[in-house]
Amino acid sequence: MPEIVRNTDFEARHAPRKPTKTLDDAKIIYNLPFNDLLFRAQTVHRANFDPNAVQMSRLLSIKTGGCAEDCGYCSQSAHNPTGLKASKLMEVERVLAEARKARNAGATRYCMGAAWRSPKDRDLDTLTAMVEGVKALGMESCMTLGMLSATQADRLAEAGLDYYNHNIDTSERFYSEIITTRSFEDRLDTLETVRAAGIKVCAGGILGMGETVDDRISMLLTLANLPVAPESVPINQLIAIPGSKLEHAAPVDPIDFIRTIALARILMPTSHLRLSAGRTEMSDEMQALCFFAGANSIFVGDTLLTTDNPGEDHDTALFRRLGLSPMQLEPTL
Ligand code: SAM
Ligand code: DTB
Ligand code: SF4
Repeated sequence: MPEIVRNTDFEARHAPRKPTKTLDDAKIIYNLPFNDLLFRAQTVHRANFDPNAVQMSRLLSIKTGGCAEDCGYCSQSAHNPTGLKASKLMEVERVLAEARKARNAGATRYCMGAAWRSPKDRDLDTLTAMVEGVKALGMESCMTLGMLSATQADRLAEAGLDYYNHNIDTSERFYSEIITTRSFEDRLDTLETVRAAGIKVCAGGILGMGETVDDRISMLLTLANLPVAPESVPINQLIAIPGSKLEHAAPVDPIDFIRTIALARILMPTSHLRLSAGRTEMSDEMQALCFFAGANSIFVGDTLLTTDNPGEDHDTALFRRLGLSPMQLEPTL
């Protein structure tokens, strides 16, 4: 059995420390004239990535609905009367059959999500078999299962899990307006546990839940100022779910959304920035500006967890119009 390398101490001590940005610094950047902000974000983007390559992930809900947490935005919370039917953890073979289809359609990362506060230890054998199966298909693996204990994180790392998604969702100030069954601190603790297990971190949030612009900037600062910034940062636009607490939340101004992407790119120059949920509500022109502002990852396929996504035909046409191409996986040694 390979030894687990706990890399928190190592990374925290040896990663080049970037100067910590304050809310005031970040607000000045956010409020630059739009063209100046986008030029700056695109310059940072080009210095770190191929500007025309977009990472493609595919998402699957491996355990849907009936979740004990009260996240106000979520179709899967038992506290939100959304009418969603709950189901049990999927069988490994079914998950791998879906992963194979995703790989054949061009996705390089397979993300498996479960509607849990945290996994039960008895589910770990099934979860690790899923990770091993996805890896055997030559894809990167990602899971999002809620809060993890150190032992659970170590087991997933041992199975070869590449990424763990755990969003902070919003600012520390606004968090309790959206979720009361766990705290912002709980989220940060799990991120630390994941990092300590040597799994890459995927952490981001949602725009459009009634938060202020300062809340959005503060959320990005929390991520950027972690000892090591997340390798992957999903920025979701709220999908307003009928029956959820946030059903009637006011939509985000698209220019504010693009500014937030640009600021994320400037604050986290080397992170993959995912234009995540909400693309069905975005025009092609808005998505083009998000890519220009530094977004370089998307979910592909016609579903997310429980909601719709643009689908292959639309994205293929969009990529062709914009001259974008799928980002290839780095060859492993
Ligand atoms: N239960 C796990 C957890 O909460 O960490 C994993 C699954 S959860 C659905 C993953 C993330 O999806 C949430 O943290 C949230 O950021 C995002 N999400 C869920 N519902 C959403 C919605 N209606 N609109 C936009 N993003 C959403
Ligand atoms: C993330 O930030 N967005 C994804 C993934 N991580 C797990 C989830 C989006 C969910 C959108 C609502 C749904 O499909 O239920
Ligand atoms: Fe449960 Fe995750 Fe949805 Fe919250 S976001 S209700 S934890 S599935």
